[in-house]
Amino acid sequence: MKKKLLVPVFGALALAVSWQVNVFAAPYVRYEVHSLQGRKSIVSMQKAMVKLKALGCDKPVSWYYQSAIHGVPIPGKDGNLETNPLCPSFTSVSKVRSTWAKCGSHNESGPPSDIHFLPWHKLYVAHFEKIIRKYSADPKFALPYWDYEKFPTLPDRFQAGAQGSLYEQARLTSLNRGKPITDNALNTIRQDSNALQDIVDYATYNNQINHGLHDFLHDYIGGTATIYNKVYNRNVSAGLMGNVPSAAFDPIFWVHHTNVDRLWQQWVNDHPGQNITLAELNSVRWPYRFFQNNGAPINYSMAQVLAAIEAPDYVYDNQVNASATSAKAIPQRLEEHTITSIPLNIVATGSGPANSTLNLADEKLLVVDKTANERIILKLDATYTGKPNGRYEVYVNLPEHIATTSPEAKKYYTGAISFFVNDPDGKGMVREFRYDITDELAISQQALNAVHLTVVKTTGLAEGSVIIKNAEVLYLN
Ligand SMILES: [Cu+2]
Repeated sequence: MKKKLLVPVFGALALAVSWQVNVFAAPYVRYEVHSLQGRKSIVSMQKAMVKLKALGCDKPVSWYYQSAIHGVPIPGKDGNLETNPLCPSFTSVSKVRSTWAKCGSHNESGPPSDIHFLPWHKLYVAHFEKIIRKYSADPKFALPYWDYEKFPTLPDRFQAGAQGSLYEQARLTSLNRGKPITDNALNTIRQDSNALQDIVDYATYNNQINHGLHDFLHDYIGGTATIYNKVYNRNVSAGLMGNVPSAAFDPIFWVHHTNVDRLWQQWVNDHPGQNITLAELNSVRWPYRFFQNNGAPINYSMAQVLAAIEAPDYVYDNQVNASATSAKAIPQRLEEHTITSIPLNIVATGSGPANSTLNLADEKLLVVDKTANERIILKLDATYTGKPNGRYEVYVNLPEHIATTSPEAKKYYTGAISFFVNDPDGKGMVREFRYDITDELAISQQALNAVHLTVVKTTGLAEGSVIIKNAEVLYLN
C-alpha cells in the first residue's frame, strides 16, 4: 500500500527521469528463488505448470506453445523425427506456427538480431509470468530469479527428488541430484560477472551478457552428455537447456532469464541514459509477438517495446534501493569512432590457445586515458565449423609467460565467444562479438601500436572450432 501512495508524489519527477518510474509503480516483486518468498512463488509456478502442460500444444498459453515461441525442433530437419508425442499435430515444417521460433538473437536466418537479445527475452518472460499468475491463482505471483553466483544449487523443486512439473531429467545430472555448480564453473560465472562490470555501453553489455554468462549457463545446465531429449523425441548431445530449440521447454529457463534480466536492470540503474534506444531497436526489424493470459495475441511496435522495458510492472527484491531513487545527472550518450579494421584468420580449436597481433598504423596509436570518459572497444567477426557448441575466451595483451588457466590471466580476460544458435541446416553464420578492452590495455600503461589477442576454447564438445575473420578497434566517447 505504501508504495502505491508514493506514485502521485513522485509522478512529476518520474516524468522527467523515466527510469525512476518502475521503483514506485511496479506492483510485483521478483525474489531470489532460494528465499522464503521465492520458494512460495515456486510452489505457485509448479501448480500452474501442471495445468499448462495438460493444455496440449494448440492453445497459445499452453506450456508447449509458450516454449515453442522461443524455439522448437523442426520435424524432418537436422535428423529430427516426424513423430511428436508432445504435439502430435506438429509433424512437418509446414506446421510451424507463425509465432514460433522467434527468439531474438539465436536465429539462423535474416539479419543478425543480436541487439534484441535482452529486450525480446524481457518481454517474452514477462508475458509468461502473467500466464503463470493466472493459472496459479496467486494474484501476487512474480517469477523468481536464480542467483547462481550466491546460491549455486538448483532450487529443490526443480531437482530429481521433487519429480514435479518443474523437474526435467535432461539436464546436468549433478545439478538434478542437488550438487552445487562446480568450483570451475562458478569461477567462469564470476569471471563473466566481473567482465560485465566494466562495460558502459548497451551494445557491448547486451552482446557479452548474451555470449558470456547467459550462453555459459545454458550449456552448463544442459550438460554435455548425449541424452534423450523429449522435445526432439530422440537422443541429442546436451539436455533441453543446451539446445536453442528445446531450451525454453525446461522450466529452469524462466528463472535463468529472470536473473539475466535482473543483472541488466541493475546495469541500467547504474548507467542512466545508456540503455537501448529506439534507433537501436529499429536498426534490425524483429517481431515481438506474444500472448496475453487469455490467449489473445499482442504485437509490439518498437516504440511500445521501449516503453515496456522502461516501465516493467515488477521490481527485483534487491533493487528497491537508494541508488535507483537519487536524482543522478544523466551523462551524455557515448558515440563510436572507428580507429581501424583488420582482416584476421584466428582459428581456435580444442588443442590450446590461438594467438594473433593486430598491428595499428603509427598514426593510430591507442592512447588509454582512464581519466577521460572514454572506452576502447574491440569488435570481432567470428564464425564456426562443426557443431556451434562450447565457450571460447578472449584475452587481450596476455603476457607470453602467463597461461590462460593461471589466476594471473584473469585481469587480461575481456570476454567470451559462443554460438548458442539455432542452426538446423548447419549453415554456419558470422556473428559480431564486442568487448570493452580499456582496462586490459591500461595494464601496460603506455600508448600502444598493437593489440595482442589470445583465444582459447574452454568448454564444449571436442568437435568444432571458431574462426575469427575480422577485428575492429574503436573509441567510445
Ligand atoms: Cu533465447
